[in-house]
Amino acid sequence: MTLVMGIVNVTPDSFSDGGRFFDVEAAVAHGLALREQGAAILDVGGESTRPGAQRVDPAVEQQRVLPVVRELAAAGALVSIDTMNASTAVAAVEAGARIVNDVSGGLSDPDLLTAVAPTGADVVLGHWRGPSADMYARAEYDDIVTDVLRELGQRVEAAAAAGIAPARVVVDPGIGFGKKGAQNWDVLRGIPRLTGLGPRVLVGTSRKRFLADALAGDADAAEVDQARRDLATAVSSVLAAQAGAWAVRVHDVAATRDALTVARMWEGDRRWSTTRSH
Ligand code: PMM
Repeated sequence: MTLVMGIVNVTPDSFSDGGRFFDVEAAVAHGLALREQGAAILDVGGESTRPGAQRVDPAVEQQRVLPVVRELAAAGALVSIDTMNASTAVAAVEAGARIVNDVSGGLSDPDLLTAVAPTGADVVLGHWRGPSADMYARAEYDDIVTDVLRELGQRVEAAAAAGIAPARVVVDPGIGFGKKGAQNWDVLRGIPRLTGLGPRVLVGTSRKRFLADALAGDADAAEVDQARRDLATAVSSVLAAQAGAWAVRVHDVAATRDALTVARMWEGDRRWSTTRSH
């Protein structure tokens, strides 16, 4: 029973017409639409982590995300906050978020795990080796799956030491984070080993560059449009579900929901479901 986490990015390039009111209203409306489409969790983020992205001041980040978190939580949605900042994580939980999604696994802000521990929120720990601005410089591995497992295991231990029990933890292999092209396929192939680590597993392939590279073949990946990336996302999300993922993080919730439904029907059982239960 794999859950769909719908992405609600509140960055200037996502909804903006420049006006704050429109940004909040549009982001909330988008989140509610994703929930209608079958998203069990809404992941609200105010800082882009795309390759080459620059950091955003936590005060600006909070100005973007907190009103959206507050409204979505008030509407009854299960909200996660996508942040690498302790102050944003805590403020978002106070505003109603119940999951803190840190792509850096608590490494970027050394205060995040201890700050989140007493809130009782669940925590997503992503595999990460450094800021987006130069993350490809760190994409050197001996055996990538073994290395990712070991480094994620260390983050789970760090969370436990901070007071966050493994039952509250979700691990994420961090597709695209400090990983180039084919390395991402190696990591995806290793999901069954990742589920063996213990905590629930979240996988995010949505619209990522490695999918476009695969579809483009010898052509330019920039020519692979969003519809093709979303189809590739839905297929890879089903495969992640089959490999044991607890949840998949996607932009196009409807496509992935349909793909998961087809897979579930094929299985002939209720193992996979896109229901809203946590
Ligand atoms: N990827 C992005 C942002 N947040 N969170 C988790 N847990 N896992 C991911 O793979 C992940 C994430 C970058 O993608 P986006 O900028 O398209 O949201």
